[in-house]
Amino acid sequence: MFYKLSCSIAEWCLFCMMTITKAQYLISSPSVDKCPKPDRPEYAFIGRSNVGKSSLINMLCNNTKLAKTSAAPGKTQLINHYTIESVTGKAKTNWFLVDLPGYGYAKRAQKLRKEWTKMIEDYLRKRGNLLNIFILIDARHEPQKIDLEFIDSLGEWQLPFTIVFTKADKEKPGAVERHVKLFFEKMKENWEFLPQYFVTSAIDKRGKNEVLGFVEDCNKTAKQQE
Ligand SMILES: Nc1nc2c(ncn2[C@@H]2O[C@H](COP(=O)(O)OP(=O)(O)OP(=O)(O)O)[C@@H](O)[C@H]2O)c(=O)[nH]1
Ligand SMILES: [Mg+2]
Repeated sequence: MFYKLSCSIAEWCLFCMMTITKAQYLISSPSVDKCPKPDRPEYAFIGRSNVGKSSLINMLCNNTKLAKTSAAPGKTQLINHYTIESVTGKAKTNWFLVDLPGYGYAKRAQKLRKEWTKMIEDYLRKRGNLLNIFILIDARHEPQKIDLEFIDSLGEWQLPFTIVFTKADKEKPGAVERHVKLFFEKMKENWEFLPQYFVTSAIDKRGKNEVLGFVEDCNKTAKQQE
């Protein structure tokens, strides 16, 4: 009897968890007005060039070939939309996931960098269905000015965001913890409240359920507000 009960609890947990059942590339857009119709919740992934945006998206979607990854920075140049279908229990939800080009790519010409800044600012500020921006930070490094400045811009524009520390498999747990702590200490200099954060790895898949759980909560809230 007890065995049967514990088994059904495990089954119940699996039943409650969100799983991605379909993930497909849709379109790459050069500007916000060329993006697909904003008819469902949207989540964007942004961060320094090479921080692991495309790898994280592939890890979340269980598909290593979905978003193009590369050891050479600057691979992602446009606003890339993916259509996602997820299921929680019997409820299906459709949403967009967006892979954005990275910032801080030193080799990019200044003119291109300006164009990037305008494209990203326009997209982030005008995309009405954008529910959350995931800002990716490399867990191997101490706080970087460029990331902190980008986060300050999001504050100025009053946009919702969460922080995702990436590549955690490349460091000892103590070092990851230290870098997370240092990052938030730096953020505290300008911010009264600190954002929610996740520690992830595209290799060992840590953080996957937490990030997807967060998306699921946002999707539910959006549905209730419809
Ligand atoms: N060990 C490890 N390597 C990772 C992880 N995530 C990404 N990488 C590697 O880091 C490099 C860059 O990954 P991408 O996912 O292409 O990074 P990106 O942020 O999309 O890069 P751009 O599109 O060029 O801005 C690749 O060589 C990946 O294999 C991770 O969690 N762990
Ligand atoms: Mg990329």
